[in-house]
Amino acid sequence: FLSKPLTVGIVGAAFSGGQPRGGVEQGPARLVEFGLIDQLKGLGWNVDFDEKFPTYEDFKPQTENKHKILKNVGHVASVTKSVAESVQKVVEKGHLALTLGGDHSLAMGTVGGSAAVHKDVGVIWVDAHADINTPLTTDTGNLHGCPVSFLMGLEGTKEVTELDWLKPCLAANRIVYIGLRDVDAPEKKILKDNKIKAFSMHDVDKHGIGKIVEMALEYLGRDKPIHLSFDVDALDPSVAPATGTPVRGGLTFREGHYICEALYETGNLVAVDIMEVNPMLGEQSYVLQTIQIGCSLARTAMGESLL
Ligand code: Z70
Ligand code: MN
Ligand code: MN
Ligand code: MN
Repeated sequence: FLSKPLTVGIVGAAFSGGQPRGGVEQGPARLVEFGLIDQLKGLGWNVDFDEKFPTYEDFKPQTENKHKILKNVGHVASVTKSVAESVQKVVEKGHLALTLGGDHSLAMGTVGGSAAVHKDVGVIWVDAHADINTPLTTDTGNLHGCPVSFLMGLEGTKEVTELDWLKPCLAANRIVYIGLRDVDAPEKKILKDNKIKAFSMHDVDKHGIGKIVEMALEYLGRDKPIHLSFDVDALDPSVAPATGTPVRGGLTFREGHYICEALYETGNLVAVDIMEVNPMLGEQSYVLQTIQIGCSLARTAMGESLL
């Protein structure tokens, strides 16, 4: 699905409005500062990158948030719309879209953008959380806990007029989760009712990560375009501590990287998101460790470990 020579388009998504903790909007700048662009060039990729990526502060709506439950819905809507346009432009060119987040509400934009080009895109969502709450089920009102329900157009999403730009673009059978371990009760019901393929940490322990990725690819189809949406909180907090919602019992360093390597090997990746790196959380050494991991996940998804 990618045209040669291989080119990656970087979408810097400096945005934190989908959740309450400041700092995650600094993720993209810190990943770039750490040398990600040169690292990708070192792997032989052409890199399309505009250093002045938007901070999205200007995207704030003039009017106050009126939604009863969802927080910052106007701001999330305008930012995700813009991200979708950016990702779509990259994917249309036959380039890999690498989005650096930013909180995971941004995936409404990233998956919205890749699905606009590839109707049959399969999403591999690596996360401790299912991020599939609807406006009717969310406890927190934080939109980073809801992007998947909006992508699918689940009950209660169509009434959120601010997010009208996003038409349902993801069928329930076009996503596979890996790494789940902190899923709200109503989310579990949604997963079950919609027969959504979800591999929890229990499944990773049971089968091993190699088998899990194999089953995921078999399910989505070996010849289909793939969008990897990687929330770094899928990794164990000992591996990636600087993130807003760390949950014990996550993926090891190798399991996380294995997923990226195996998806690169398919040759079918069209988009990769590295989300929820928050450089404001925790001691400097923990922050640096997490930024390094963000970079190495991106590199392995782009072929670094291939011999
Ligand atoms: C919870 C909610 C979430 C990430 C936390 C948490 C969702 N289910 N997602 N951290 N990345 O608020 O809906
Ligand atoms: Mn080109
Ligand atoms: Mn997430
Ligand atoms: Mn998460």
